[in-house]
Amino acid sequence: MVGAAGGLAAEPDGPGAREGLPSLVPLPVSVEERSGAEFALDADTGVRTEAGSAEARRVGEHLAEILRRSTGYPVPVSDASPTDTSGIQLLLADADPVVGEQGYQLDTSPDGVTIRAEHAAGLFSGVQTLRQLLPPEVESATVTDADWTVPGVSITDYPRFGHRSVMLDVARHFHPVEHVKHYIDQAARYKVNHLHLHLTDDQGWRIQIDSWPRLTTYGGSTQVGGGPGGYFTKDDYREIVEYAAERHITVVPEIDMPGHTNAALASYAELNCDGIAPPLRTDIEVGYSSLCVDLPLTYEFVADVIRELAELTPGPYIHIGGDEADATTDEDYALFMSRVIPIVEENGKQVMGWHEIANTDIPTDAVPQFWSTSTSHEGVRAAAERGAKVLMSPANKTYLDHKYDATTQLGLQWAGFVEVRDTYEWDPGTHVEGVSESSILGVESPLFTETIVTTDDMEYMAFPRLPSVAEVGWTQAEARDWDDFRLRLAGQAAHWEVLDLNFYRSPQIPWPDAEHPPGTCSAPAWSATEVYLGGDVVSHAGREWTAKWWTRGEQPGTTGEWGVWRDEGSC
Ligand code: TNX
Repeated sequence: MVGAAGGLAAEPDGPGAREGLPSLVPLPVSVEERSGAEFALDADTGVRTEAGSAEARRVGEHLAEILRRSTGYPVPVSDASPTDTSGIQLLLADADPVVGEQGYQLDTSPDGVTIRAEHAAGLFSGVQTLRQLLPPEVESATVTDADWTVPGVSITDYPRFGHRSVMLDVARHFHPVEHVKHYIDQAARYKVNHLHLHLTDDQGWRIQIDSWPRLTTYGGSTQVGGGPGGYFTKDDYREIVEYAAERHITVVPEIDMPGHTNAALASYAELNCDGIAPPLRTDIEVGYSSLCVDLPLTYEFVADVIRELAELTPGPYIHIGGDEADATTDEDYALFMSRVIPIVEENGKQVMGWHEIANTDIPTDAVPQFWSTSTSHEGVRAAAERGAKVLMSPANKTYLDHKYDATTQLGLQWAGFVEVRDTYEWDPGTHVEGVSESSILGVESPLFTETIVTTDDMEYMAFPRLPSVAEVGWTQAEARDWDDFRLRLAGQAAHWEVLDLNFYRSPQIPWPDAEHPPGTCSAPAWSATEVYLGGDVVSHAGREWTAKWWTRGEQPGTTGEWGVWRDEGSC
């Protein structure tokens, strides 16, 4: 069944991408090479989309924009016609039914490329595959010269799981609309179809709520480390939702509660059991805050927030957090969930929550998100047995905020180090005791941002682990093989270089990089706690280093800010 993995492997240990076809990630269900069926794009190539389908047209425009930018060709988009089938066709007819809701077929001929699907989501996925079949220069932001030939192939492809997600924490460090769009672009490339936004936490509230304005004006005014924070206005948020939708990505907004709520409690004294607002927090402790479960106002607050959020949310899910509620008793937690879950339902949405919600009596359409490092959880097992679907994001397999190894300067490590191979070699369908494949909704890779400030930081932690987890979510279990994957992943590097992505050159991957073969980049030499005097560059031991603090606190005997500095190494 799998032509791709078998037929195309290069030497497992040799450096560089595999020979033959471009390396596809995630690996399709079947790829057949067709000699003589290569298609060369030129100045006359157009995109033809299923006549009468606005959705297919949008996918066609998306592809044409990418092609125009890099090739400089005009790439007109028009309705498909039965009499002229040359060029790139995106059709919603005659796909093999095996492709289902999200899959596609892609066939080349000397006259063109035809992508067929049952729905526009499948066309969009087929377009992502086409991008990887073209030379890496297709990702160029400016017009480039390249041999724009698509190899001769016949591909049939569809996902193992329908829900493939990334999470971005915009609460610990605020990430503005531009960062989020950038992340959406990177995720879409790997057929991710959900973006979970962690919108609120102890350090900041990032989504405008008209009925409780201080949540953002005050509760959004800082972040980890004490920077200025920020928040999304409703228009900002709509812009994100729309941008994601154009890339067939559904946004799942999260309001984390009853814990992780210091920013809300700091903004409104009356939400606190004792009526006293705590100060804003900029450290990275967890487990100390809780909404006041006995207070009637708490549920008016939650109802207002969920109502306004539901209005902004075209997708089916609202994520209510529920993790690490260490400052809430178990009884209070269960009581809180029994009141909050119906509020979500009354607003026409389904509940998602971190797996702790499964310790309470959740409805079967609520989705617990498994984030533990263990492989068993009684509540999750029981929920699955009652028919609930589970979203899989085990921290030791999928957490993009975690250090790759001891030399990684960014990131946390409470779940251990998470190297690329760790993110690949696990099976969502057998990972949790008593939770079988049929109970798995899908897979998510979360990026918490206690230490993640810039898009460079995001890229470094997400690449190459995001594509790895994306393949875990897309590719059929029996087709996945680490030795094959590491070669295909190496083949992606050429695309990332054109995109100027700041990816981590994991020593586990045979990167085809002549300039920087593995091991030639200097490892970061040190990190140290230093008194911070301001500015971005600090002199240390007579040398200048790019430096960033990632946490801030009161250090006895100093009056200034302080933080952990790092040498970022060099190539
Ligand atoms: C645990 S994972 C958390 C977050 C932290 C993260 C850091 C989860 C549901 N809660 O509050 O940001 O670890 O890795």
